[in-house]
Amino acid sequence: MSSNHNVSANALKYLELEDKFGAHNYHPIPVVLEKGEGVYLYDVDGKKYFDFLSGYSAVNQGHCHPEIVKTLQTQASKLTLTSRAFHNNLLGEYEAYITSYFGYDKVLPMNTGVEGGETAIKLARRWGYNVKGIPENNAKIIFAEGNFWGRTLAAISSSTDPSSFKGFGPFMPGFGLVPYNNLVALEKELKDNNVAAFMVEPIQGEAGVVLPDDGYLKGVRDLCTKYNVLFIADEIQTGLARTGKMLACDHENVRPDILILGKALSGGTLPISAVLADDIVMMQIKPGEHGSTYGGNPLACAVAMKSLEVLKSENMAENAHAMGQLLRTELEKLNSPLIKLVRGRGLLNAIVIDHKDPEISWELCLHLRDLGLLAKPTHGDKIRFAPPLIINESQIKEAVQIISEALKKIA
Ligand code: PXG
Repeated sequence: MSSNHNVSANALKYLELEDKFGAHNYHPIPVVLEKGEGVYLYDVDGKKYFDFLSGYSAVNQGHCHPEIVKTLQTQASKLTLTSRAFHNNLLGEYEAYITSYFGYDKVLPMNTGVEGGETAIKLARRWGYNVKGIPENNAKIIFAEGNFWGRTLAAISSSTDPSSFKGFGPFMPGFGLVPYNNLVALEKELKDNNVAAFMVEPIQGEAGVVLPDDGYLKGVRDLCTKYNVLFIADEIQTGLARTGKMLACDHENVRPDILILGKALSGGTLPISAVLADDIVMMQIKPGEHGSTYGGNPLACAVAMKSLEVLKSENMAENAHAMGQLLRTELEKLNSPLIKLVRGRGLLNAIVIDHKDPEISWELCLHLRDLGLLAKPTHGDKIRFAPPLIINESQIKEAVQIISEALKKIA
């Protein structure tokens, strides 16, 4: 535990417990949190931090949003789970709410984001066989290089990141890859009649907040329409007001055939995901062919409706747009030789570190932690800055001041 400098003896106890009894499948920033409120997190010693990760964009509405928590508590004391063996009084209401919110015929409720991805692919394959007429067991799904959509065997089968897939084969057949942000390469793949769908993040999150060129999503939409291929948008990280619009696809006014949502659908309180599509896709799945124990449970239904409602009632997309612009402008003004690039949309941002030592990003995040801001590197040289969407102007400026001080410590 060499990286645990500046960790209190109190905090160290928690780290040691995890180290001894938990699988070592993560490498967290050494900080032990016990409370969250709005844009802030508090550690076990009472120290306060800006949260610049937001649970990988699950906590868009801010930590422990009072209305979401109240809804959670009220519903938790009434009814939490029936399974889908029976109906519950909230599922239909939630389904009507979310389909009208996003403009689709139907929704299929799941729990985690990766289950949403799996569901979308199953729907696409089934549509491919039943509607497009692809011969059984021949359907292909195309993904973009650099994608990240979770850790299941299907998800890692589409991954180009060895730390995701290496040593976990054999992999799912029927998957293909094209370079991200390359419509020429995509068109070549889509000409194959066995292609059922192209699944893509409108902005690649885990890859380090990689934005495609303007017009890419529109191009994807047009090509998918031209070749009768479903456009699946993974908006699990980009969606729900994060990028300054309700969906990242809204920036180009494109409507995917299948929309996958997760993370902020619960404001960080429960694993809730959803797959939205029109009847021609959704009605290909029949009773017993897909589902999950917790998907569509009444607690999740109540929480998801409230989480969506507050995004709109508190104008979080507008605030994300304005605060994102301010954040990028202020970061650029720092003129730090350590920052190669500031990029992002709304409050989904990253800086790319300019340094030959790949450990520098990690070190910078430790300085940020010491100064009261939590962020984590992704893919070595990138650090994501994605605070909750309720952050205000003075908080952005204070946070940038912290970032500036941390950068000076490295220089
Ligand atoms: N799609 C995108 C774009 C994501 O960023 C998922 C799907 C999967 O969601 P679930 O809920 O199954 O994790 C993500 C997840 C991690 C981790 O610790 C996950 C994400 C980002 C960073 C770390 O596995 N995003």
